[in-house]
Amino acid sequence: MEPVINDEFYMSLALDMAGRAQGQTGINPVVGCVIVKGGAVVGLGTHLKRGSSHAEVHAVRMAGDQAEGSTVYVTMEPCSHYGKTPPCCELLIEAKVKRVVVACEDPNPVVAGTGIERLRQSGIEVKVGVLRERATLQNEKFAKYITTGMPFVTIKTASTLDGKIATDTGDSKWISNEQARLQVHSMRHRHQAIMVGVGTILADDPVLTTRHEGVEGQQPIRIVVDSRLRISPEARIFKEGASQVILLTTSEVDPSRIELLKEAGATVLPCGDGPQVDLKVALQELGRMEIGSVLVEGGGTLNGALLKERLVDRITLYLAPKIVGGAGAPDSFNFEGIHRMADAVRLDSLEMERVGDNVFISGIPVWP
Ligand code: AOF
Ligand code: ZN
Repeated sequence: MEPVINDEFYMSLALDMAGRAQGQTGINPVVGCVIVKGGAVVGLGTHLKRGSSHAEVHAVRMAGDQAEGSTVYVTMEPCSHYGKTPPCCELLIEAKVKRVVVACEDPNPVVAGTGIERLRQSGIEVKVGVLRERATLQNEKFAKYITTGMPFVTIKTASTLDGKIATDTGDSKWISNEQARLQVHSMRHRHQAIMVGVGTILADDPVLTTRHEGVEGQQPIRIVVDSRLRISPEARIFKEGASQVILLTTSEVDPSRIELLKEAGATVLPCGDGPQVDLKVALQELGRMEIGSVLVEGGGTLNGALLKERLVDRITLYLAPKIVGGAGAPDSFNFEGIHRMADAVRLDSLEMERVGDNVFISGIPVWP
């Protein structure tokens, strides 16, 4: 079917461009911009990297003189502040554009509607909310970070139908199918850090790098939650992969152990004084280090602890049509149980899809 040419048509292009930059803008949002004049696309732009030009700047530059009297489609409200770059709404006013179509407001409290207001004050016609849902979802990680200073936390698990992430002997290769595992590498590409519990390192010795077929991926920072610093300085994570390795631990650990692991290349962050890592303190610390999103890849104890502390923003599950049983086989969420079904954690805004013989389920956790 031929797509109808309307505001959604051009906004969809802007959203597609922004979507392709996910994973490369750090704590900044992804933003796309399309400029249309006289029925033709005359400018395109995408924000590619934190600290470099915003989407509107690239698009206006491409449009040149044709920006005057044009319609500008932008996936997020043009900024009104001086950040690392000057305000985009002033740029659009100077370029004498006629109309601006915005998908969603900028959740950044220093912008939050003021960009739209400024454009309207200057006499530009502004339409807000075209493909809003897609645009909001696209920057869910940015919205969390910019409003709370804490990273957006996604838990990803691959389990059997009975919720097991390994058999009772610890065998876990493989639970999900190849297509599902490839999708996980793309999820890594779109997060600034990957986090695992030390149990996962001791059991599997993973390197936690992003691997794609034929194309390079973004390599997120690797974080291990390790209260007693049980990780070996010989672990593969220190020897393979180029990105930083952060160990989250407590202030009770032996300083000589810290030194040994620092020599292996780790950054060691003590979080809290208790016997276990204070996960909330840890996430606040990671936020201060400008880590805006974390993909948690298990195991069950870390997943359970984060869930119990209500520190999770999205849960993505791959279910394989297998059953392994076993009282000792690890569960995907291991925490002190909820006693009444009415008090269960539920997933909202559910997305479900078939991935070959696996099922993909993703949603936003809600606690009663
Ligand atoms: C836009 N267009 O393409 C982007 C926007 O440090 P700066 O100067 O890059 O500013 C970052 C803030 O600007 C960011 O937190 C968000 O509010 C907005 N991002 N705005 O008009 C863009 N990337
Ligand atoms: Zn801007």
